[in-house]
Amino acid sequence: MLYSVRMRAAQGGPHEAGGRHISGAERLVLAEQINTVMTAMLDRARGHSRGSADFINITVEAVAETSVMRVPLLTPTTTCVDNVTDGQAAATMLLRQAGVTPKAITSGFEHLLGLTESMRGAILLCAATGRRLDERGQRGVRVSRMDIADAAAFSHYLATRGLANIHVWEAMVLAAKAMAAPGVVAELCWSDDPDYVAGYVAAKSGYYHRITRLKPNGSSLGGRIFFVQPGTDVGRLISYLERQPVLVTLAKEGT
Ligand code: WAQ
Ligand code: MG
Repeated sequence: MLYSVRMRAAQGGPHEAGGRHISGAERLVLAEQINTVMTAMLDRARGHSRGSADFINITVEAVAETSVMRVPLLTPTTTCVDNVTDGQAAATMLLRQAGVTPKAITSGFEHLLGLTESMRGAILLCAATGRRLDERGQRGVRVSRMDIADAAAFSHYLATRGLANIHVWEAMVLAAKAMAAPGVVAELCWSDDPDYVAGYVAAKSGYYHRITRLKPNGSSLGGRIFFVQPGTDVGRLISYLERQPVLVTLAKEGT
């Protein structure tokens, strides 16, 4: 049996009562890891750079191993940029290459740059028209019930590439699950943590392209956009993102 351990923390009351999102986390672990993972989540929610949480919810839920799907890790690459303008230009080019139209890319940036407060989840946009497809408002769609299959091997993988930080760890797992989703063609993301200015474009073709700067220093506004192929069953997609248990596997050494 595996256990989905999920955390969400807010300030000014629970999210559903209008509290401001502070932090969230998603793991899928063995029974003996639950205590350690919960303690780490609690510490993280209480000492977050976005502010101090006064509402913290941690859910532990059993997941049958037979329901778990395995998906491959994406290949990381990094583009170093000096400023936000260059970062956005790099992201735009990558999204174009991934098959997102200029109109939908513009819509994606408008949605993220127009946020006055960070969301808990992601926005789903049509990759052709840029129209918003989910009806979740400020809550968005939260990708959940996923983890890396072999945490020790993944830590080593990241360390050997100079990528050993929790942001990359979590984002690469999330993006791998999302790119394996029915109808998702690409993702645009940057962090809502004020001290973390990097972001990425992920594409269905299998890459996770980091961009070193997608927002100004000190900004607490970040978010995620999933670009979705026209004709996709959005209800089914949301159900996959939120509920399908997924373990992300590393490609074999040398491949
Ligand atoms: N599902 C959907 N959306 C999410 C989730 C989730 N599980 N977690 C976060 N988001 C959305 C939400 O709107 C947040 O405000 C936003 O993404 C940013 O979340 O160096 O740390 O956890 O390789 O702050 C990119 C790493 C890090 C770049 C991104 O996002 C790199 C990051 P954060
Ligand atoms: Mg954050």
